[in-house]
Amino acid sequence: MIKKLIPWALFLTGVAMPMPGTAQNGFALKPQTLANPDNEPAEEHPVPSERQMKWQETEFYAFFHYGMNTYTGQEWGYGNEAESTFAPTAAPNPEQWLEAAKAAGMRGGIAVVKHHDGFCLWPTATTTHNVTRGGNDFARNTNIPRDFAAAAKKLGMKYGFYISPWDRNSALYGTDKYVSDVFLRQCAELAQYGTDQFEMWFDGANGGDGYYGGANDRRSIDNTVYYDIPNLRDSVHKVCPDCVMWGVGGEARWIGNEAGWAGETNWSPENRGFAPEKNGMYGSEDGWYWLPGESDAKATNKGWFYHDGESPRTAEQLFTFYLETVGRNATLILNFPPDKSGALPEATVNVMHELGGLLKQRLGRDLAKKAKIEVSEVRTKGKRRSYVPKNMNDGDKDTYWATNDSTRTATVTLTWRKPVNAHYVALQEYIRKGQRIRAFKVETTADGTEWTERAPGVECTTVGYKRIIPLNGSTKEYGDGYAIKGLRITILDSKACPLLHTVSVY
Ligand code: FUL
Repeated sequence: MIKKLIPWALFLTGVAMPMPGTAQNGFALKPQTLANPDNEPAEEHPVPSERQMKWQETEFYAFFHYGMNTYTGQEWGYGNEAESTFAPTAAPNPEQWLEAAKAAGMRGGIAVVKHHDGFCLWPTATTTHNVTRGGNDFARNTNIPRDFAAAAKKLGMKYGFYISPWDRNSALYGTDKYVSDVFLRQCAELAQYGTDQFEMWFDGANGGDGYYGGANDRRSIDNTVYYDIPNLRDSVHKVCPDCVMWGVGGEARWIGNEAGWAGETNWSPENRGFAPEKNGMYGSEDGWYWLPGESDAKATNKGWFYHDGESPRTAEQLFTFYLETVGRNATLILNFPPDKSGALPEATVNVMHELGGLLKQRLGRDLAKKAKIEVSEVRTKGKRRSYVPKNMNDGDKDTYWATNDSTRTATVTLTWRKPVNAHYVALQEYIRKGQRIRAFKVETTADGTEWTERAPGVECTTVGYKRIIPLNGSTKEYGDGYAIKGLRITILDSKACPLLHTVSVY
């Protein structure tokens, strides 16, 4: 009898007096809290994918336009060039290209392996218009993607390929067969040279007149659907998981001016179908997608491809490009054209070495490492994670300083016992949780008491992955710097509580 009564009694109690958190059918509901033992700030959407993070950290990389045009002097080959016209005067040497890029302070490179003329710089099964029918043994033995990937691996650099979707040689261009049997296959073929490609670059040229196997007509396509990009993207990611699909691939956006600068205000969020000519440089604060900007620019004064009589820009000009792109939350892909010998000309290599020297000398020694950092507020620490200010100068990109959730303004103050000579301050948000900062200001003090606002004329708005602020306001004049005992960053506005993983002073 008793045995039977107990469950009934419990059941009746439940019916008569429902307990908070107890369902009437007897199943207990646990209180609904999202466990956050580390008190981590919530993400401010959108946020980057793991592959976009790795891509962004590449920061500065080279573009190498080399191919049929190198031998015809054209920028856009028509597609009817005889294969024998491709005749390097020596064995093309991608290792020399990448060595120079490394000396210039770059972390990787992208080689054009097929431009709009359709000539492929590797022995492809998709077309006979390729190096195996080139004009001499140097041509016939070359394989640019193979040698480029091997050189990159040897030098510890990242690599990727530019492969033009538009093909002015192919008779099939404009049909579905071109997409499935030529273009997609060419992208797939490239994976045999390495699956750790960091970016695949598709230009925006989408049809027009061309040779097209002798038809010599005009073909237009709708680039929003023609190349079957979603399918291509998924297929590439399956074999090359870290490969960001640029442009129409939807994982990084074109900054759009090809002149080596990004907007001072530059959001990584953006909307699909954006107008690059309007938004490329700036992004959209309320964008729905993480679509960070990449700035492509020429380091020489003529075209993307090599032209007789060209000369490189000066290292100082290229340093300005760097400050105005990498220093404004974009990546910089800087183009250096190999010449007819398949190597970079000496003048180009010299400038690349000079540029590397400038970067090392001006941005190579972080004075913040020795500073004491104090902040107006520290976020309540979690079980294993704390948000202390020293996270900003510990050299670890995975630790960050944060305020509590409701805070939108804060100060970060660096002080040195002995004065240091400073030219730049660089800030890096912990973007894994979204881009947040909208406005800030920078002040310095020479004596520890009187503060002066710096960076005249600079829009101190967004930060993002990285923002480099010239204290004298100039990206062109290095100047003498300022002897300072303190530097203060005041965050004036932020979409959510600010998170910084690194503050550097140079
Ligand atoms: C553009 C191309 O049309 C140019 O020739 C060059 O390759 C540039 C980087 O991309 O879309």
